Amino acid sequence: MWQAARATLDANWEHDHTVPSRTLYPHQWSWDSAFIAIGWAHVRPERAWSELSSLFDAQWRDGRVPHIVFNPAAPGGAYFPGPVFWASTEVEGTPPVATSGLVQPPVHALAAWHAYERAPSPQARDALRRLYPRLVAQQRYLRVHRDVGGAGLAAVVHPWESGLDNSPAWDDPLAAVPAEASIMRAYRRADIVHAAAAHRPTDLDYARYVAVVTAYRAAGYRDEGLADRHPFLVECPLFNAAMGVAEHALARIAAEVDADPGPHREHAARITAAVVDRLYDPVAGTFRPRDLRTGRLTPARTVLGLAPLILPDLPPRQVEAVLVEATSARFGLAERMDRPLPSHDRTSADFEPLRYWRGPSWMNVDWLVRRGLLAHGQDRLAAGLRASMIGLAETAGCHEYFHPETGAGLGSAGFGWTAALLLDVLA
Ligand code: 9YW
Repeated sequence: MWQAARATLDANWEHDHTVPSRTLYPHQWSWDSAFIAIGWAHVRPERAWSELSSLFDAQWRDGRVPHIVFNPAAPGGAYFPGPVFWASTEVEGTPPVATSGLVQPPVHALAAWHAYERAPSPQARDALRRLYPRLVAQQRYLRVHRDVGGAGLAAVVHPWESGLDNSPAWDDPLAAVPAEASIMRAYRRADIVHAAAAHRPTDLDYARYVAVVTAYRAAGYRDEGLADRHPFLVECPLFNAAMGVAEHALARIAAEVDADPGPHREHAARITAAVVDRLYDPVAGTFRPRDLRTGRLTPARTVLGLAPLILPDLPPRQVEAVLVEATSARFGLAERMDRPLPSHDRTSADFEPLRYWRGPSWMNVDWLVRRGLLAHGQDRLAAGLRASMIGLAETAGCHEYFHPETGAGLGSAGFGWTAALLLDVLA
């Protein structure tokens, strides 16, 4: 399995970064690169640092790290929406390379810290030192420009920013975005050439994705005044938990590169308090996204609700609630798991075992939840989840996602973060 995972990373390596998938995603993706760097640290540490530094070379002047960095050498039309659609180079303060204008969950400081911990060396420390101010700028962008709700959390302005594109968590806020499936006649989706349409978001989802980007792009991807004009604004539990964990990681990195860890500890404490205050639903006993357009928590109970467990300073009451939710029939976490961890409540009527983030199991989510379990001393449950992750790859290989009942491989067959995180749990 180690060799197969390593071979997948090697096959996806592209001069200074790793593509998530040779077929579906021929460019560089932001949170993919973070997870992938953790895997590289085990086998070729210099590639871990190349992965992260090539991504941060595309950081915008305002600090945002774009969710896609386009490879000009990739065939045109290989991915929709491509560079022409985003038109990032027409915006002031952007790098010469074409990028998207959105972000993804900020798991990069955590990844940089893990890459360093797994393969410490003088070269790694130099790389960490160079990365540190860029990671700080990424956090400042989210904390300052994206605090649309004014409570210390970052808002995502598009479902793509959550990383869980078509999660049922976004159905409610997305339903308010005016769009018709016919918009998609003007575009050609590249994803359904390489993957079954029934395993991907629908045309209506895509029409809304396009409409939300169009609104953001029309305003030059600026964040001032979002509350008054933007059609999709949500505080996501995973995104904000990642932002909190990033501050914990930055505190450790700061100590290693002779910077001051103090401010990072303060930010981390504030973010955890805001996640609990804004996104915890005491009635349901889980975390839910808050829709800033309505002020309400969104109704779906998805795996996003488990994500705050990665915060090491999550209060005991919420830790307990997340454990109850995770081990319930909805998600089935156990010391010996009979089925993989799903991305959506498997008892819910809109659970779809084949469709992307609406049911299938994903290795990066497993990895984050496992990390949260370890952070809160739940070693036996963490071991159960680890065994489930290894079992998935053992039977299906390094697939993009997995059937949440049978464990069959779905989506791309040679997927970067699956391979990378498998290396990490095997090591
Ligand atoms: C798309 C690359 C990306 C991931 C996202 C995932 C998907 C792009 O692929 O989005 O076209 O659907 O949802 O989390 O970063 O692997």
